[in-house]
Amino acid sequence: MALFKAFQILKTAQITRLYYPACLNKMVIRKSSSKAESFLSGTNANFLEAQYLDWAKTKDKVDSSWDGLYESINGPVLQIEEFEDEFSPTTVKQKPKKEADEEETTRKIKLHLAVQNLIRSYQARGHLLSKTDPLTLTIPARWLLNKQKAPLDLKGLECRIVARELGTVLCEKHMDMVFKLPDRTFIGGKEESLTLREIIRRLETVYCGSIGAEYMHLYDLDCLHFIRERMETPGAFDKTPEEKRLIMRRLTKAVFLEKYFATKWPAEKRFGLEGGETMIVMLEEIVDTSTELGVESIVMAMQHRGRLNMLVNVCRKQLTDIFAQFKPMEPKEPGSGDIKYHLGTYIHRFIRKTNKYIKVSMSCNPSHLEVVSPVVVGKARAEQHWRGDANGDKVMAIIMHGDAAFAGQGVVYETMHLGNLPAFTTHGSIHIVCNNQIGYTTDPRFARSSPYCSDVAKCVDAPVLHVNADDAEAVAHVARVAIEYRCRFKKDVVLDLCCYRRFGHSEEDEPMFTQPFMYKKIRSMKTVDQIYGAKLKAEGTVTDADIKGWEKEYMDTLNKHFELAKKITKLSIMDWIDTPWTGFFEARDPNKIEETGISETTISTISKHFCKPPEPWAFEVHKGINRILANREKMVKEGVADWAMGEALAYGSLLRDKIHIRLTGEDVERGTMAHRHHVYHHQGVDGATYRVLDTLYPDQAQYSLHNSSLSEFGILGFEVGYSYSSPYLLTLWEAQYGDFADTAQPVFDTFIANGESKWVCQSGLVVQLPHGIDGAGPEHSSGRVERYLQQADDDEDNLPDLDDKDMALKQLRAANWLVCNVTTPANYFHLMRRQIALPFRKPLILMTPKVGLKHPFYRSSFKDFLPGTCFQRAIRESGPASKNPDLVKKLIFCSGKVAITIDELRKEKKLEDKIAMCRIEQLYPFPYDLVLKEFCRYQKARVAFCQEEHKNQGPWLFAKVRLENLFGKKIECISRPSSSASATGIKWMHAKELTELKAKIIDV
Ligand SMILES: Cc1ncc(C[n+]2csc(CCOP(=O)(O)OP(=O)(O)O)c2C)c(N)n1
Repeated sequence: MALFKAFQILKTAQITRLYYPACLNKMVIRKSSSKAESFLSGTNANFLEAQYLDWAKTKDKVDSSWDGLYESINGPVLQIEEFEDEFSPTTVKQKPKKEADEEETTRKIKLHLAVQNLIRSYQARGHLLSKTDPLTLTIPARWLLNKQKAPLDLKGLECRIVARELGTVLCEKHMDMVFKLPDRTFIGGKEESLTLREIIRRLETVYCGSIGAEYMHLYDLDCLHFIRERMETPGAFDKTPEEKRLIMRRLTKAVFLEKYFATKWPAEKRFGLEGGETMIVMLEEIVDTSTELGVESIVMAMQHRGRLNMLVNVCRKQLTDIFAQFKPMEPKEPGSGDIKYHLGTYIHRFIRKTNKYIKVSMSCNPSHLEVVSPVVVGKARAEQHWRGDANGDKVMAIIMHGDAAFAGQGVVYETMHLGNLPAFTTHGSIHIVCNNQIGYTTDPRFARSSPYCSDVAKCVDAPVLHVNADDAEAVAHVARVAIEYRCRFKKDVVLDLCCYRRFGHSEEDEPMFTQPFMYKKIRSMKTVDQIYGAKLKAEGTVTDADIKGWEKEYMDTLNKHFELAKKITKLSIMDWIDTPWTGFFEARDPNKIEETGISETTISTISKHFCKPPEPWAFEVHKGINRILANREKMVKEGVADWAMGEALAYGSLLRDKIHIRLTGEDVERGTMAHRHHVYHHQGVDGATYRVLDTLYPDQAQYSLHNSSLSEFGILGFEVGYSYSSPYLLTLWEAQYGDFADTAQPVFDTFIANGESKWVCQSGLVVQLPHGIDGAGPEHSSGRVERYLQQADDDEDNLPDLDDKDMALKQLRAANWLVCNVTTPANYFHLMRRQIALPFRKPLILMTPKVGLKHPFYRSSFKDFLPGTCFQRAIRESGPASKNPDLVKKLIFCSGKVAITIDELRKEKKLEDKIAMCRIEQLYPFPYDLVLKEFCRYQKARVAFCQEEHKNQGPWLFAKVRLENLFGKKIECISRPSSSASATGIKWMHAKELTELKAKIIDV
């Protein structure tokens, strides 16, 4: 028996020797030579075993020279270590049995631990060796190697990038040993133990094949466990024949549509999906499965790549409409429109597999990559609100990205980090990266510092499944895992579709200029339908006839729609709406602005509620709040409102009218300048709050007031998306200080300023930008009103018809957005209410006060809130100067807080009858009619426009050209001198500038 064991070990040693030279020094035949090897080859061992049995029976049959060996072997059972010693140069003393047992146990434990570590290593790092690149040019581990310049051999089991145990603790001699599988793996299925060889085989199949699963960074163990199970369970990737045929049909459509485009319009830019067509399979799987899981609406966004294919094959946009977009056509409606691969759509799709309907919408998208990301999550969140979908069971967002953009654009992070914030979460979005391994002409190695384009996902604890796009079944599998994960855990998940770009960045580009090596390889690539078709044919799931039949069927459809498209002669932007507001416009009188004033009772109810502290026995407020409330109460008794009261009256009355309000921004709950205080914090109970406007009326609409994360781009984008969801909604975003909005500039430039013109997307979003030069330094002073005015889309040489009684409304309707700087709480109140009272929706950029929030000048009587009162586009002079206009020496037009300076100064200098002031509250659309009336009233006066801003900033340049065109004469400018900064940071300089400004004002 001992010999038999010895032979077994010897055999193993031979095998190990063959495969693992590195291990040999640990092997049995330490003293080995080529002689020893031939003597103890596997065949010789068999011979020795037979001869030993003969020797044991009758020693005569065997030559006596063997006696020494056989006698020494015929002793007690040998342990491996002891056996090794038989052949070692020195004879080591035999160990006592207990010690030997302990050593054996330790050895076994070590081996088992090594196997456990190995399994864990594959789970954590197997993706580094996954074969996700269809071009087989690289594996993710290459990134590590390039970075570390490590001379590692990437072949076979020696690859220590994944598991250090391989080739060290565990080597070939252990391959056929059976190990009990730990609980933290599913690779065994029903089996509890497997040989090491099988364990490694299964791990390699799961983790180093077409799917690279990154999930071991997840903090939530349930999430981690889920992905592990979906990856490891034997047969998890398997598909039924029906599923395979469906995948094949989908691939056929995806591939043939691109081919059709390329044949019919070879030179037309469309950012084809060739090389990444399995994206359609991925999306179709997600859509199908989402209906199984209860999702009723999917809100999608995507960049240019493959968008037309998505619109057709997933959003089911009529092929005719898409084909028609390829020819120049006169538009039916006004507006600038957009290129075909930016347009959106929506559909109620019937899913045959589940017999359910699902709404699928694709958001309009500007060229600026990733700007749409926060917008679409905002949209999804809003839709969840409207459907009462508090947990995101019914509405889900899917965002598709390009690899370079996903890695490079900061707004991706700004969007993803909203994922778990209670007021911003969509309860999980699915992110899909169309990773064609190139950004325009730039390789990933020059475009990012991380191994994967998707690494931002790790900041937000999202799993990432990388998948080889040429393995259609793997693609369908990860799609299913992602949607199941999202629906179960309500968290973000990322799918990285590793593909390639068969042609250039667009159809006009030559990729060989910049990626010759890659493109030589690409030229040799079969299309994914060919690859998958061959696989299915080989396994007998489809026949050639099946495939040909599906191809023909789809080609016939394409040809039919091509013919139909010829009949379309006019382009309708209305056909490309992504979020329809059914019934809203029809129900409104297009020529009427609803009443914005409110009754005395409403004023009384809201204002009193706004002053009332919570019951002291129930809620301990800060003493300062009590003081503020006492002040408010005093104002109420006097029938006067400050800014905060004006705001409360506006919001409170809208909530009563069932208008949902959402106000977000940094620190908005209290207000940056501590003026708002809509949320009180219990001074004795951590986290307990009292939200004052939530309890105004029992059946009021929801007031969603939320401090946001410190992001402008992401949050503003989110709120834009939210505002698109419905007209019965006042969405507001407030910048902490107005100039911080500049980090969100792309949102203004690509959505707010022109979303309606490009895509007929109306939005009533209000952007509040605290603005005013108060000596607070360059970056807290200006909301940069000049920028918003510069983007106003009127023509200053075309004056409106001032005799038209509907002029003001027509101006509003035509405007791309409204730009205001209001100076009274009542006007603020009416302006907010007008946003809802209009028969359409327009974004409003509003410069809001800072010192004015508490300044006595910024006060309004309650009378100015009553029915019959309304928003004043300009506030004309009503003081002493207006009583005797002929005496007025100077008529000053101004806008915003400088009115306080002018007013105080003329009082102080006793110039109230000499200086008339007209405050332009609505800068855009410009209130030509009111301004002209004022001009005509003070015939003898010099005319000036005054602003506290520097001359090259503020509203001056915008107002100057309009005033001069209207008056037919030059006007004076009273301002600070031009400057590159928006304000000085030096107190002395600030005072000097102010003195000079004042001197100019009173210069009559
Ligand atoms: C914010 C922004 N920067 C630059 C561009 C110009 N641009 C358009 S596509 C593109 C490459 C995008 O690469 P990737 O994200 O990988 O998508 P792909 O085109 O490869 O599908 C660039 C740089 C843009 N549209 N938007």
